[in-house]
Amino acid sequence: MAELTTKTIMHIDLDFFFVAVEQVLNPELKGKPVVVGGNPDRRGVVATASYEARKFGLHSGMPLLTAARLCPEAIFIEGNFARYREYSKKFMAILNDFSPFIEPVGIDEAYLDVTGFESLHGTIRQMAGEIKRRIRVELGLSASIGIANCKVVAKVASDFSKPDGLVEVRPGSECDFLTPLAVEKLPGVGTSTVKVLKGLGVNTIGDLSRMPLCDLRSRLGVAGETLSRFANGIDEREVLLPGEAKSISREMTFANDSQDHSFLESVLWSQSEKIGAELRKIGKQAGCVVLKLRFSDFSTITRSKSLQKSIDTDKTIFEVGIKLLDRAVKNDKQAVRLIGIGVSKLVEASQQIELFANSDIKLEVLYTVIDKIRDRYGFKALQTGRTMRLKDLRI
Ligand code: TTP
Ligand code: MG
Repeated sequence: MAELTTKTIMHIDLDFFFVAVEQVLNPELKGKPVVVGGNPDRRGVVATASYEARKFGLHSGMPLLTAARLCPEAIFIEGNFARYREYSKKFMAILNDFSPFIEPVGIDEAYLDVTGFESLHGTIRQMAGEIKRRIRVELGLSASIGIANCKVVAKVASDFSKPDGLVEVRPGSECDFLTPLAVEKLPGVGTSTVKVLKGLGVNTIGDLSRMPLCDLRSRLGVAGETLSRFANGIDEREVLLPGEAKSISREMTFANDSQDHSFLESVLWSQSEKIGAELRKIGKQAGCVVLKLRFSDFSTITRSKSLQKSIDTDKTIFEVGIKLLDRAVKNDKQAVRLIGIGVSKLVEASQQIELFANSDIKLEVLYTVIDKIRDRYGFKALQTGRTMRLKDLRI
């Protein structure tokens, strides 16, 4: 218990990030309904909208055509991901000045472990105020910050305080803070989980915190246990430094051995998606892909490929994996019991940014969006044709 109450975690998230950067570069856009995502004469979706545009119901993921209909006076901008990346790097550098215990999450948010940092900056609240001030003065952006004794409550608090807010949840008052909030405000509660929870009569985080664990476990599996802890303001997850991961891998053993190539491909794709998301979350790229296979006679092989250019997209990880798989199963005709894919030789993603051709930058934008949507609505919110057939498997 003592351990739980001694941590102090901050969650910082930039407000309407892509639009905010455009407004810094062109101050005439300030205070206006602005949308980044492209022209509404094209198919496509809103990446983000200014708060003036959100008043008309515009939000991330909405088709541009719908956005233009709801808010005809909105200004539509194509966007420039390389610039957002620059601002993101500067944002993370400011945070790094306050604590080396930083876990970047995607492009515009991060957790900071600031346990015991009071004497350096006054109170933690004053420290948060100083972080906001530096982001405003040095970058021209506004940030929202949540402070709590664990990650999940800090994240809910920063979201609650948006825009340009600062909410501190004092130790001991986590449940008072969470109880009245809608259950979908809890990280990890995606669209499909909300449906299950509403079916159980759970509308608020308080309702969720009072649900018997066995009911949650039977309806949501282990995820139900995690959500129950979150709803009670309990989250033991550490702030993970990006440098801590040396390799990332996923593997799966099948109930029945398989020789179905397209099934193996689907599993490999799904695993590549998880690894890609994890790499981007920690801001790394991989220089090596490793495939592991166990056959029906329990013999196990690993095959690896070192890459000239490091990678972090699902597609590139999958493509290397599938080549390794094709080569391995050509030589061994047995059914497969286990398949796994991993990446190693991890380097900072920023080291390679200048090498990116334009098409790579587009892919990177796409994956940032995918990661954001999954972060908000759950991993299965987005499924590709390849993984639809796996929807009942836990990978
Ligand atoms: P968010 O932090 O989710 O959104 P935001 O910063 O625009 O607005 P706020 O935090 O104030 O609610 O995402 C950060 C950026 O990621 C966002 O500016 C654009 C991009 N993004 C997409 O491109 N598509 C999406 O669906 C989402 C959610 C975000
Ligand atoms: Mg944001």
